[in-house]
Amino acid sequence: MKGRRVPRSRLRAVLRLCLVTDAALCGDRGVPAVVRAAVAGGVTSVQVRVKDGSDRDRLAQVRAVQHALHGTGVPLLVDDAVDVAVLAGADGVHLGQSDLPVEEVRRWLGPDLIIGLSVSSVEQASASECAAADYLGIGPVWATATKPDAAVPLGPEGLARVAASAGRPAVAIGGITAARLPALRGRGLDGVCTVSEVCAAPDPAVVAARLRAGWDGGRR
Ligand code: TZP
Ligand code: MG
Repeated sequence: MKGRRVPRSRLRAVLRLCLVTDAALCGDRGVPAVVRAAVAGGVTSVQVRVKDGSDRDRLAQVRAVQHALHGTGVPLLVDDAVDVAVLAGADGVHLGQSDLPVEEVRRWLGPDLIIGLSVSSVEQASASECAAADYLGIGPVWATATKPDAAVPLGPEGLARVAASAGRPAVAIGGITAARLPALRGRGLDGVCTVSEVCAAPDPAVVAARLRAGWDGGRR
């Protein structure tokens, strides 16, 4: 691979508003159409997440989103499936605590691809394996129906404690809406991640624009 596809200097900007896809919530519109609208509204990175499906479904969805993102400069990450990310030529992967070990994935992928890691506690955010991750996804901040097996919600103050021990770029996830962005300000975050707020929105571009403006306008 030639150089890092997403330069480290761009990472924090890329993390400002992360869309995590959910095909069921996108419905008949399809994931690529929702992604295109969300990017038009201001989403800065897209993570393809396919929980109920085969690896072939996952690969097909990643490739369809990749096509939708072509020419936008918005990076594409794959949730969990490192092999699919490599095969599709994605910009990175997002791993959970029970996915492949981050350090081994880093050795496999080398420095070129972005690796994100989900954490739900100060202990997880302080673990030595985090050093191999480019960024941490912290959550859930609030209760969410999107991930039924999510850990106990941290709340904004718990989130700030986890972010303080991250020592690397961090984004928040779980129950995030435009109305809740003020509660996330000054908590040591580089950005926010959303699934249902954008994927289930009647107009994903409008909701993404509202989230982006709310975050960019108030994060300092
Ligand atoms: N990880 C922690 S909470 C969550 C994930 C994937 C789901 C967040 O979904 P939503 O709809 O933005 O609350
Ligand atoms: Mg995962």
